[in-house]
Amino acid sequence: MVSTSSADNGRSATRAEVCAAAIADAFKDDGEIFASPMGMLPMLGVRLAKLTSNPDLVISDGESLFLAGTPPLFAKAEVVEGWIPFRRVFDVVAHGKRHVMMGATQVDRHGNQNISAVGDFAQPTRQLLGSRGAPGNTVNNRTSYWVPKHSPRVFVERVDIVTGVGPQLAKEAGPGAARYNDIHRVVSNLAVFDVRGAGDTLRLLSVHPGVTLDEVREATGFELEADDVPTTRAPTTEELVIIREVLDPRKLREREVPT
Ligand code: F8G
Repeated sequence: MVSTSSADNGRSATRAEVCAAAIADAFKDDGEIFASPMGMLPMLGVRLAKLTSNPDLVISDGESLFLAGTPPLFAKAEVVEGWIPFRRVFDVVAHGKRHVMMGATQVDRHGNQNISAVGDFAQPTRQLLGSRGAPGNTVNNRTSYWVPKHSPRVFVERVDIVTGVGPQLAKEAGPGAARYNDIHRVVSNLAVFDVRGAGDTLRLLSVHPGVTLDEVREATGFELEADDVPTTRAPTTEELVIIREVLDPRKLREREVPT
């Protein structure tokens, strides 16, 4: 049963559904570019954007195929529009018409991201993925981050290892790094940020329905300048129908962000 007014949606939409709509909003103004979501909620949000606010988004199966249409999460593509093997991804990254949403083991006050390892680079306490495509993404493409469990160990004053480069470090590195650096949104299970705070810092744009500003502050390992922060919008009725009946009828979203 889907509610019909936006006030009702604010009450009935789950946190995962609010996150999906917030992620969709991160892609709504991109026009015809390759949307590259890493992980399940980002994939749901991108496909939601394609079916609502930005039908021009180019989407893939996350492996090597560009898709026509917008299949449900993890469904086999009915129509394949193109082939993008590993080596060609680098051409698209260099060309720039791409918006990637990556994960982040750590993201800091200045919008730097770490997916490489935790601790000292020479002798980390946890080895994670390595830098992967993160540095190249952040100097060539619009980049956003998705954090399913907002906590002080993720939102840190300073990342242990910089993999995704935030605007301040990009400027320090020179025009080659800064020219196309565009950290667009950080969406977590609690809130939405950009990096347009004072001195290129994380700025709180909205707090999800049912979450207080104090909760966001407690879950963030650095000082947040924020007073009158709006509430993240609830998904529309159309979006809820698309999420629940078209894109994710198996409710995989609720596993990543439990209600
Ligand atoms: C922590 C923390 C923390 C976790 N602080 N400790 C502990 C302290 C935790 C566990 C242990 C493990 C273009 C492009 C590419 C490509 C293209 C080019 C990319 C070719 C593709 C391939 C390539 C990058 C894409 C992502 C990452 C998505 C995630 C993961 C994760 C970690 C990385 C965050 N804060 N956190 N620990 N990739 N994945 O207690 O300890 O560490 O923890 O774009 O690649 O090369 O280029 O997940 O680790 O976007 O987001 O989730 O590995 O599962 O289990 O959480 O319990 O073992 O003791 P994980 P996790 P312990 S773009």
